[in-house]
Amino acid sequence: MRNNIIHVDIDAFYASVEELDNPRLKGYPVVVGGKSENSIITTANYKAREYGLHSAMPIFMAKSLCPDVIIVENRRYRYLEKSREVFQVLKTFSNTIEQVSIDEAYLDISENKEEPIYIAKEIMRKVKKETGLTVSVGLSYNKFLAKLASDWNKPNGMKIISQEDMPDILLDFDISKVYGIGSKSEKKFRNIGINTVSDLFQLSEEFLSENFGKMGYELYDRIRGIDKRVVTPFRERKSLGVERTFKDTRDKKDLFEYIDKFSKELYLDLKKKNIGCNTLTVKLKNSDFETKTKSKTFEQAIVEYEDIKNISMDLFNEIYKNEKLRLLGISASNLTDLKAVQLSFI
Ligand code: TTP
Ligand code: MG
Repeated sequence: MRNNIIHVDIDAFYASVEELDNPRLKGYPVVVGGKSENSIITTANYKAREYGLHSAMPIFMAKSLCPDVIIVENRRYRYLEKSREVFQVLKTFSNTIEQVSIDEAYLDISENKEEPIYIAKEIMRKVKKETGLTVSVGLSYNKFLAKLASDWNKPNGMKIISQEDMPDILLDFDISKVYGIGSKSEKKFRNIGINTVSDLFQLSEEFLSENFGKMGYELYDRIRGIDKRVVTPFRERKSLGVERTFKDTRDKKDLFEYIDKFSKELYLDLKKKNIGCNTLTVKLKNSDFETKTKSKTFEQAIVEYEDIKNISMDLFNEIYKNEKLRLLGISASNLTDLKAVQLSFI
């Protein structure tokens, strides 16, 4: 089986961006987090990890473990910007990219004619050259193994897991490393003395499915190198919007009601798709079929109904000159996949 799945994960992502923007931080233990002592670290650079500092640890604890730690405040929009830069590079290697989080993606490279190992190395080289960041790359023939592989030699590492490495390469792994084993099933396994993949191997398919349901079947396959999940790209949309034609009117009350209604519809649609937008546009068409539009772009992604409504009202008021209207529309563009930023606790 060809190794045609690559998993890419940026190294110490937020901290690396901070080091890139402020090279004086290099070589020191750095964590990124909130202002207060009780806020949580979003990430620690590799130097800080030597002191045991890690994501989700409170700042006060980090300070007690490593008094010299440098704490940098989160700048989420800068991280989003850098994340986009990295994804621009990844797009040059495959059209089938699944973004899993702000710093992590799967690429299906089946269509790419180059050698998989060459592609993996080129991804590392090109991301570094174009963005200044290092990534770790895992190459394998399915998603589960590609992700395990990218974690193997972090940071700035690469690992290949081929079919002939299976299952030996997994046997010593702790069960918590196996995708699909959550904390509840982990506990259940430990209770019956199953701690490693090697232990897991002793269990029959019947036993696993009877005790762990559908996940049991999947686990049975997964540790034997079978993972049928495909790389599923987020369909990139240019815009989302609501517009409607109505009986000509210049009644402000009616028009405001439309804006309110359309804002709510747009809000629900964005929410359902887990998308935020940085640009809103209002479009008007008058009874003579003349069209006017007005847009505004914001640094922060807009997601809330109140914001959509207020901004749309403002845009409307800026261009509406009391003419009779037959159509009104509100649309969102410059879309952001919020799934990709949800890891952030900020
Ligand atoms: P990760 O890829 O899990 O971590 P990392 O990139 O900092 O380090 P590694 O080298 O091990 O990959 O997460 C990516 C970014 O997401 C991370 O830099 C900060 C953010 N994040 C949070 O905001 N909260 C969290 O709990 C975690 C785990 C990450
Ligand atoms: Mg990472």
